Amino acid sequence: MDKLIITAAICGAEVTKEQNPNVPYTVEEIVREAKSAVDAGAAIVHLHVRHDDGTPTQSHERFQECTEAILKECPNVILIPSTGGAVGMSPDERLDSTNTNPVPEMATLDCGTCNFGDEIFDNTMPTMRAFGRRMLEKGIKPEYECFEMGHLDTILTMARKGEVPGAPMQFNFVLGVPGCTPATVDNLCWLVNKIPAGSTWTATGIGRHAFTLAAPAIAMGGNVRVGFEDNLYIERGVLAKSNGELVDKVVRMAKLLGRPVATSDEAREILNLRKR
Ligand code: KMH
Ligand code: ZN
Repeated sequence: MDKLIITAAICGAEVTKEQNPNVPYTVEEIVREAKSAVDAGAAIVHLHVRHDDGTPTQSHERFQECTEAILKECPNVILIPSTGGAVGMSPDERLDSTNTNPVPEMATLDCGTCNFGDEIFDNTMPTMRAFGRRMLEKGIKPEYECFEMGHLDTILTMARKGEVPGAPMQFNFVLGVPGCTPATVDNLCWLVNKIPAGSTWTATGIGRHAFTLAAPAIAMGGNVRVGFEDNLYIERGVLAKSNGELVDKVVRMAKLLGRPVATSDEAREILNLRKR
């Protein structure tokens, strides 16, 4: 079994300081949260950015500013900018996060339309083809975000047709978003059993499922994502003080289960990334 890759989704586009005052908005706060996660053991930071007032943005200028500031403090971390952005953003707006210099090593690619609480997260086939083309052109490795069971078949079919980058593929099974596939071990196994040999995968449990999905992922040889984007609590009723605190809990779980944690460079090897 490979070492465990921990991703910290430090910010997201939807969570607010009203829900947890430690949610980062400014560049300085984003750097603080990235550093806390990396210092605790995260190899990857999944990045959304905000304006100082907390409004989500996909502007490449803001991504550039945040990326440079994070890399100053955490020079080796793998950054996965979001191309999901926030519900309601246009595809062109969402893709702007890939226009940084240098080009990101990886970026998310969302694998289908789904409910997202009371809203709809729109990922039509033409949108996904455009995102696939962009990542093929720029040599960006996608992290395929599957929120629903059918998203996996959709993206595997697109990869077979050459519409999105193919093997070796990295999947992130994001389970427990209200209105989408629930975060059960059963559902996780169903998804993992369908991915092509040689693929890698991560499990993300939303809300109270953050750690109940992390445990089977660690045991099954998958990887784990935690962070404020997905969950604001370290335990029931107790707000997390930082992304680092959430990552540290996964590190402790991995230790108890006897699974060593990967550094960023070890994660690059496991994910078949070219170092830039
Ligand atoms: N903010 C969600 C609507 C991604 O980063 O690619 C979508 C999202 C997925 O966060
Ligand atoms: Zn995201």
